[in-house]
Amino acid sequence: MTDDSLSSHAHEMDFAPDPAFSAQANGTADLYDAAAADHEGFWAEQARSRITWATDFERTLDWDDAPFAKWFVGGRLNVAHNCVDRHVEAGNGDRVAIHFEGEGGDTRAITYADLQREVAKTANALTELGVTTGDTVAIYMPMIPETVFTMLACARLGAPHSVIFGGFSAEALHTRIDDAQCKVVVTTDGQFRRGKPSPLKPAVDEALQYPNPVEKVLVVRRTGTDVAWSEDRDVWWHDLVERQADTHEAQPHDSEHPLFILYTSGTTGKPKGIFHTSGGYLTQAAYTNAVVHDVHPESDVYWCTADVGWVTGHSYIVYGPLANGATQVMYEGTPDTPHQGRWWELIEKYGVTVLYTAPTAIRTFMKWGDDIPAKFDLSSVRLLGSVGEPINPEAWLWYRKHIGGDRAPIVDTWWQTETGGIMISPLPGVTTLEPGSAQRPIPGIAAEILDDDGQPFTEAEKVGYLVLTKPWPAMLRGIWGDPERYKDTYWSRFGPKYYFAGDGAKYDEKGNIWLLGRVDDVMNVSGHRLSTAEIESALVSHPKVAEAAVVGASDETTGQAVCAFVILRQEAVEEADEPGEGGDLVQELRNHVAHEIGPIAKPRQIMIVPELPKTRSGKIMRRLLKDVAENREVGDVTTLADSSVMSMIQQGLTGGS
Ligand code: 6R9
Repeated sequence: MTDDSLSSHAHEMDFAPDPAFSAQANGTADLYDAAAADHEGFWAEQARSRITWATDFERTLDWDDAPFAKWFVGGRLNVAHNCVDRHVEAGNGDRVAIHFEGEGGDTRAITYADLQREVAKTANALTELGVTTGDTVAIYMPMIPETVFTMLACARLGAPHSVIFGGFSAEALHTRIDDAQCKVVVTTDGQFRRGKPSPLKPAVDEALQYPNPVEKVLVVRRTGTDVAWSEDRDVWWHDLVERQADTHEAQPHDSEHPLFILYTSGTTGKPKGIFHTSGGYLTQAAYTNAVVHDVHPESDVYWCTADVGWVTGHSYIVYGPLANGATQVMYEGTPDTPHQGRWWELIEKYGVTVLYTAPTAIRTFMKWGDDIPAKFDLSSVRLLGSVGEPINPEAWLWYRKHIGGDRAPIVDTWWQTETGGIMISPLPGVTTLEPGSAQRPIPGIAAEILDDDGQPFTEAEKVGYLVLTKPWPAMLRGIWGDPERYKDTYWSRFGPKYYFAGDGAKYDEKGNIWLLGRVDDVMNVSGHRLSTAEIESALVSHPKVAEAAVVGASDETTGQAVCAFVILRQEAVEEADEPGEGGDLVQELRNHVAHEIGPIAKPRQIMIVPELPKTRSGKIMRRLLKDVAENREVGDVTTLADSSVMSMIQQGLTGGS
């Protein structure tokens, strides 16, 4: 079978588990039955077997004041003790917790014993700065070990952290610091990006020019670049942390004590401070990292490529793998520094066995070419994961073939900042995999798809709204300081019984769930519901297309019309004439979509562009493309990873037509 025939039959392919994988897998089929038979009993068992409690809990779930949940009521634990100290106490202090690789090639191997000392020193330092239980701490840092030390030190003290992604502006930083009333900010002088130091502290200085609650700023020296200094406020990490005692007595906190706040953008206005608590969150992070990522702490080298500034980094770099005592890789830089094979080089170097990344990265690697990963020994890889957006079958198959050696199972994991942990995903070694589908809720999670009237259905190929029907341990406990917004956003669309995830979904004939993108990304063309993700997937299945984004633009006759923005693969770019609209290729692509999905899905317009507008977490900002498609002035671009992308797209279009 050639690659092309493979691609066009992607939706008909499935992959049964390899018996050798199943034999060693943490996940087993009987977990589904156990969880279905006794939801709370199942989670109580996970909490007791995976987490060390200073005081056992009395009640598994208190849902009396729904939608405000309490899990493992009466239980007390210290999250940092669970992630660090207990592994040292169990005799695993010499195990590497983090293989850190700086962008410039500097490395550090941090064992669990090292981590225990570093977290203790950091906790003592924060205490000296006046941080106590209940105070909030902002963390504005790159992907370096001190970021993890700080998060765990906060957890140890019971001081909720608010990690703000290092790519956010001073303005975004100020809003978040103010909303959570942070007492201390931890930052660095800068970070290495694409071989150059890029400053971070100036954004903190700028954010703190406005009225703010911050008393101290703790600064790690990472790049050695000059920084402005405020004598009363700023403290160097190497002056304060290095002289602290390397032991610290951890106090247990209530199971429902807030662990962290993480801001995520809503459909409108102000970012939402999603907050998570301790016992339930840690239980689900540890459980999912064990059964979905199949992490075996004694033998695996796990690598989650997310930034710690996103929920994926919280749950699957810090809390899940460390609670399980895993060994992981942490990489500071970009995938193309100093060359496009950097990730594969790291897999070869550290013998990475489990890789967890995002479809946008996978499609970028497809664009760069198969020959790049082929130069490295990736034979250690035994499991692959995907998160963040639907993974189209072509990217799934490419990932399996070129990174997974045609043998590694792929887990496509659906979840959200709000859910705290993985919710819908195959269990590797158990589930027969269906490329492009996240498949079914994991054991302990319950989901349904509702129609417009809020009625659940199971018909195949009918599009509806994904809802979660039972409370789960890592669920958000609210929006920081705004309980009404929490109720309105998640628990009112279909009534108080259903958590409304905001995603469109459908079942296929086999009963597998396909996530179809945010509900606002589901189009209605002549009364037919079409998913942006489905059309994008069709476009990407064409051999000349590297990446595609689809939006529904308003149309007088059909309500909405399909507009597609397409990035060509390198070879196709070389063949093509001018960028922009027009040409045989556009016609070919329109026909291809019509052929793959049906004439109704045929895009009205296809625009060939050099780049797509993406947020820093890699999500395509369709709102901006919609502005282009509807000939409007382009809206706010401040949350784009690269704000010049929109002008590049527009120039290309006017230049090419
Ligand atoms: C973990 C994370 C959440 C939104 C979610 C959905 C999309 C995430 C997905 C997926 C399809 C997957 N999403 N994983 N869509 N398949 N495997 O990404 O959290 O940044 O809060 O985004 O991302 O639309 O609602 P967050």
